[in-house]
Amino acid sequence: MQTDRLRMMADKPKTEGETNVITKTKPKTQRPPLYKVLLLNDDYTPMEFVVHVLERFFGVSHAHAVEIMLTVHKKGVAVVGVFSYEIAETKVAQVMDFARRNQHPLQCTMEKED
Ligand code: TYC
Repeated sequence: MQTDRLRMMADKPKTEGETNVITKTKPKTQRPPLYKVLLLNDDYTPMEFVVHVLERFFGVSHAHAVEIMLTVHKKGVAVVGVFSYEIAETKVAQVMDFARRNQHPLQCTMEKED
């Protein structure tokens, strides 16, 4: 595409005093928006439960799960992953459903990335 246009300009016979100006158009690749999945702190959900959630639904190691859980515990919130809308929505639903079934008030939400 780009090369075709360049070739056409290069092939154009130059008459005296004429310059060929090559204009570049940036190819705009459309990427789907990404969503951060956030885990929120609360005073009641056991730490081990949160660690289990992180291992089970976000596929992180035990050590990383403990790290993320402690960040949420200390700071109030942490990003646990960045996904497409559909995947993020599924993760949030899985976590919320699992927390509810185990009668823990754990909250998980999603937020569009800037
Ligand atoms: N703050 C909770 C406690 O002290 C632990 C906790 C961590 C809860 C992370 C939720 O997302 C959370 N038992």
